[in-house]
Amino acid sequence: MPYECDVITLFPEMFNAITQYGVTGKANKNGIFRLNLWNPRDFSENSYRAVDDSPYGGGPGMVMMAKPLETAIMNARDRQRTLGIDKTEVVYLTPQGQRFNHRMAERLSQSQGVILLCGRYEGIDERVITRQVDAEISIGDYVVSGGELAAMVVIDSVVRLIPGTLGDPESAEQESFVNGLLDYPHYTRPEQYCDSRVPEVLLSGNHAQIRRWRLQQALGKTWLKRPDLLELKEMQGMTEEETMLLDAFKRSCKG
Ligand code: 9D3
Repeated sequence: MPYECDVITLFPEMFNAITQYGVTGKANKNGIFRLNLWNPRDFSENSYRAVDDSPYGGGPGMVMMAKPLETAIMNARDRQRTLGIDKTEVVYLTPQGQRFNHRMAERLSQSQGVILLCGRYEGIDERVITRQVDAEISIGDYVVSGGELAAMVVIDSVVRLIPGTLGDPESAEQESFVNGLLDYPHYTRPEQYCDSRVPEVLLSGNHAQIRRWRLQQALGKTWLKRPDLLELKEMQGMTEEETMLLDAFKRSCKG
């Protein structure tokens, strides 16, 4: 059974970006996830098909009206229920949400589906949030123009974690953030590019040594570029090998 993503959006065509290209495009074609798009405009009761109105209390911009959104959410819920999925989580993409991370992607990927609610304009009527929304997610502390790009980020990261999406089951595990570290450096042909050679160890065929070198590079790069991630890793407990490799990396930096 495919993972069921229902998305409430005023711009359904934007989602061609994930259904038509790359890893998510292939996963969609192979029936690993299904995308069901609901446009609140189709549920507007207004003869102008309006879905937004000016804010009570005044101020700039427009607010998405409750009724067309709730009707769209109800349709999505019904559809999921018909498929035998009973407690589908409704997630609202909003700058006020919890910052999205790999743990949240894993949790979502372990359910059978999700309903994602994308806002436009200044946001949605608060009563939709209190009545319908289970979780609020932000993709980071910067402004984008609406929830659609954020929803696509969430879907992409969730779909990658569904078994069968990535051809090689090892690639999902070995990915960065799974072990709480940044990735190690990658090289391909040629052995020499301009004046820069591929590190000798990668040409050695010694797989134990290659694994250790990559782990050391991952630890070292995380220490240099993302000390916040390394601190988490240290709190969760590093192996003796990891501690030793990182110490050696630090010493080689100090020269
Ligand atoms: C410029 C308007 N802002 C006034 C303080 C508020 C605002 C409203 C709506 C800012 C952005 C948006 C549209 N963004 C999203 O819907 C959104 C988002 C984001 O902008 N950043 C990070 N994550 C997300 S998730 C949804």
